[in-house]
Amino acid sequence: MKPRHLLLALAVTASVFTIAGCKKPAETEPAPTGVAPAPKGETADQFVARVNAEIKKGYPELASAQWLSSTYINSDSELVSAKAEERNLTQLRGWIEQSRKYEGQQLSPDTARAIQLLKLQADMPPPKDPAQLEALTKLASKLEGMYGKGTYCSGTGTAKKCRQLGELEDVLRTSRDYDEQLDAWQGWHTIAQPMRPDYVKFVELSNIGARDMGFADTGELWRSGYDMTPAQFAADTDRLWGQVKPLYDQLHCYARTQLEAKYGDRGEVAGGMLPAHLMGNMWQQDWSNLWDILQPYPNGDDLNITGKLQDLATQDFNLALAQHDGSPTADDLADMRVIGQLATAKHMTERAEDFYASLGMPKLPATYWEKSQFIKPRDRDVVCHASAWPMDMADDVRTKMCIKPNEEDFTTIYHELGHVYYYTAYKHLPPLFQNGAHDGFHEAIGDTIVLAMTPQYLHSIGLVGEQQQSDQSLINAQMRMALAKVSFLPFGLMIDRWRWGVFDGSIKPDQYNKAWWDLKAKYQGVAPASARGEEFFDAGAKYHVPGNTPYTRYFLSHVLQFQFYKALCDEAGYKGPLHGCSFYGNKAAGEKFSRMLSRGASQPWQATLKEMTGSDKMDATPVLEYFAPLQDWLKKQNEGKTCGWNATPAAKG
Ligand code: X8Z
Ligand code: ZN
Repeated sequence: MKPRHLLLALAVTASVFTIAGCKKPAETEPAPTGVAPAPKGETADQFVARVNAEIKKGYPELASAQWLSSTYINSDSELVSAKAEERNLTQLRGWIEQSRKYEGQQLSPDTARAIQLLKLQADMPPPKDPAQLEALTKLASKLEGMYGKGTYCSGTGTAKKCRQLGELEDVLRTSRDYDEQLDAWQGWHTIAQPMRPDYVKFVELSNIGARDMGFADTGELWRSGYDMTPAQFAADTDRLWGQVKPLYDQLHCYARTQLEAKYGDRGEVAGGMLPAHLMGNMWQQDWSNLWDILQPYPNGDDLNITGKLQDLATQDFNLALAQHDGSPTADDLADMRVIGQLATAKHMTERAEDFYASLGMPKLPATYWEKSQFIKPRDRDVVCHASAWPMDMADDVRTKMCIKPNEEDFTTIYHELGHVYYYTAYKHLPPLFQNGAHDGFHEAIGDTIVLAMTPQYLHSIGLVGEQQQSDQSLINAQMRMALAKVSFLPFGLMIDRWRWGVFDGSIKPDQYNKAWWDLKAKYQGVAPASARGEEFFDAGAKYHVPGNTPYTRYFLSHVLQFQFYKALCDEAGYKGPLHGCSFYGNKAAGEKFSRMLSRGASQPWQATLKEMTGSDKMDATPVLEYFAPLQDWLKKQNEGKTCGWNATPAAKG
């Protein structure tokens, strides 16, 4: 999803909205800067209605500015988007001030909720001081642009090559050469080094904004968006982590054994941790690319989706080629490659759309296909990190990706369409309720569908071969899912453990990198191959840090999606073991899902979860139920091994 500051910290120009009969100065209250004055005697209900109308009217301009700066990175688009965000946040500040007069009044539940949500709109809280606000929005645009432009150049002279994230990720995905992977991993992390001073300043300014709004710091603001106290929320995430940690520990132990078999001594680092550059992923958050090393039964069923997608890409390229008369020049060939890539990306997206449509959800609008960014443009820098955009709080919905024909991107499309279908389902609600029940819900929708992409489903769409029903196939299928879902869990938690510390000052700027790797060690059991001192800023090499997107949402999503999946399987009348269920094509499941989506943020998430699952608590029991066969298998594999790791070997040594 596009960060909530796009979705709901909405850009509205103050001048555009006036209420009939309220234009004379005498009939309005003194207005805070940058906001339309409130009509005298405006009731709370009228206030909320006015804000909702202003949001709806002003939002498209902010969305367009941000879309441009993400799909066309240069100093102009950066400036325009920073200015749009500045106006938006000024407006938001004004509304929050105007809302104070309703504090302590008896309000209708909807109005009280709308006012409560208004105060939680901005992931980047605006400082009162206009100069500080301007500096903050500029830094935010700059940091995101730095990430999007990030390029690592190596070699000299004719051997010089410059690569961006996508190419460096390809190295980790496919190379098994230790040094080549190390170079790609270290190379990408150089792009974050120059961000450090800007990020320090960004944190200071954002915290000023948070304090101006009555929060202790930005982290507390982020933890306040869950219909419980910030402290209760933090404790809830600990509780959920406690439920799933034993499963992660087993997977970690197995992965370490296999890495050692592959790389010898270099397959682990001090204290029994996994080397960061060998996990097939820049941040070690998803180990799916290590299938060649971690596949339990190499002779089991073929689950190689990437191979099939690459076949599709070859076909699409050949089709493009066939449409060309005569012998193509190098330029023609480059054009045809793009035509082929675009066709493949759209074919992959149609597959995902088909799943949603099979549940009875609508087809994507024509404008989606016209206006989305499917592949990386050749001629300019863009933010490739996938996102989904509600451009006008109505029908202009888009995704922005740099799709390649591989399994990871294929499932990310399903993820992004989850956001798009959420936007579509709640577009009838007042703008302040146009959001997920909480942000973890938003992240979990598409992933719930991904859980229903069983080998049988994949076979039915021609992406894997015929499947046997053997124990070995089951373990292979479970491992495939675990490498994506279980490996993610500690990562989903550690990023904001780091940012909460950065925002509350317990992690000081001169300890940013040490604290980052301490947390990676503690939660993930991952370590860099060589020391990463404070000359690095490794957190900045992960999109959501320079992009200022809260991350605990993804951890929550990785718990919730199993709860949703189970509920939809029940609704579909499925009776077998949880991991075998696909509700593809089931309209009853689709209706239940759509009902949840259409609630948006109109009620506390606990009520929405209860309607969906029967429980008002987030709970990882379905995660454990789903992976029960794999957990048993892992325990057997790990028998006799010393599992676990020492997260502080240096301190203890
Ligand atoms: O950022 C995303 C999505 C966009 S909301 C592509 N995800 C996290 C990440 O890539 O780090 C999805 C899973 C986790
Ligand atoms: Zn998302």
